[in-house]
Amino acid sequence: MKKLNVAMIGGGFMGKAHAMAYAAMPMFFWPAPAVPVRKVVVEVSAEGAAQARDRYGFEEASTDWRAVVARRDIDVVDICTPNDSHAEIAIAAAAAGKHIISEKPLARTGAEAKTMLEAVTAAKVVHMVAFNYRRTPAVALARKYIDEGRIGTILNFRGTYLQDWSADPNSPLSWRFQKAVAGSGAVGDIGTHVIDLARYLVGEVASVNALTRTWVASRPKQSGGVDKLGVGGGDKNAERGAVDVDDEMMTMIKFEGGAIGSIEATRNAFGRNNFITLEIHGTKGSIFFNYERRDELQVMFADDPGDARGFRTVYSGPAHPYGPALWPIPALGIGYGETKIIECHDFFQAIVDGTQPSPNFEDGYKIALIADAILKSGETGLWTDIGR
Ligand code: NAI
Ligand code: SOE
Repeated sequence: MKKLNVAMIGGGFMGKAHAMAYAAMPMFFWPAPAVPVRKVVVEVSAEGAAQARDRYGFEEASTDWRAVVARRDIDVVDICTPNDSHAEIAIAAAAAGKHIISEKPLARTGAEAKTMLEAVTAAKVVHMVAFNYRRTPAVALARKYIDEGRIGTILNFRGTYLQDWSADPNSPLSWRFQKAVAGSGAVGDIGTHVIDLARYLVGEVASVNALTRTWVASRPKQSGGVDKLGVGGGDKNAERGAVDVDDEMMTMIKFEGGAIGSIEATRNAFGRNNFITLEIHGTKGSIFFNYERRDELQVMFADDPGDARGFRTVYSGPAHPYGPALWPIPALGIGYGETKIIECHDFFQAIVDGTQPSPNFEDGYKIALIADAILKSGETGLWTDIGR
């Protein structure tokens, strides 16, 4: 069976998730399209790199991503670093002819994402951006129902992504609160996941009209680069630094196909953890999904008999998208990890087939343009068309 050598840059939260997917993918999808070989992991310090190597099962550790992406024996470059280095690493990896998966958001701005798309297009390599929530089986089932016309023409999409890990004003000033590193706040970090889902389920976005707010203007400075996502709290006596990104976003949307909708994203919603919800109304029915109950898809078909009208709960399982590769009984429990395993499979399948997976850098670029328009509309208060 074909093997592909992976170089993974960044060994934090996503490094852990991707390393787990490389190990597990052939256990779920067998025969695997190709077996991922965890060849080398790159971190900023030698100690961090060695720890990532031992913990995540890589053969080698390095602190020099430039040297690693240039190596002849590397087939795949996996970018799991904060947002400010995605473009530089991806462009170098493309020039070296490597297939690339980059974590989301693809880049800090649409202009930056465009340079990445141009690089991978010129190099003719396979590219993917890691918006993994669309690979939740219940979300893929929603897409199947939509494609089959079972809820008719889509009229309305309502999407939320609510978290509370930064609601504490003393939660540290990690890279996610610094525009120079993150590009934006809730818009780029979590709003883009819902934009990806909106495009996946409904179609292209034409224009937006948004509100953005920064609720916590300064946070305690933190030492070290890894974002602990509020775990352990912050030191309220530490020197504080300015937050220059948005904490919250609400936007109305007009889709090119005629549907309307809304997206909300905040990391300051006490009590909400990974509250991604999708509600879609069509001319023949409705769909509701809540990631905190991610085995379940709520569906309502308008032509059900009058005495049975209402939402029903479908538990994703073997009969549904990705089901045969996963667990043999519905409701055993789909986790975040499964979405990354499926993502890894679909990326490796595309490499073997010589096709482009979805979402790829073109999708990542279009999503970045929508994020740009949301941020611009948040400043002007005006309906804003999506740039091209
Ligand atoms: P993190 O802060 O947990 O880890 C980032 C790691 O990258 C750190 O260990 C840091 O030392 C390392 N790093 C930074 N610069 C480096 C360089 N030049 N060379 C080698 N290593 C370097 O961050 P996290 O949460 O893993 O986020 C990374 C990326 O993944 C971000 O773009 C983020 O938006 C995305 N992400 C995506 C998620 C998803 O659900 N798809 C979930 C969480 C993050
Ligand atoms: C923090 O908001 C975060 O880790 C995001 O960066 C991820 O993209 C999301 O999947 C989980 O939450």
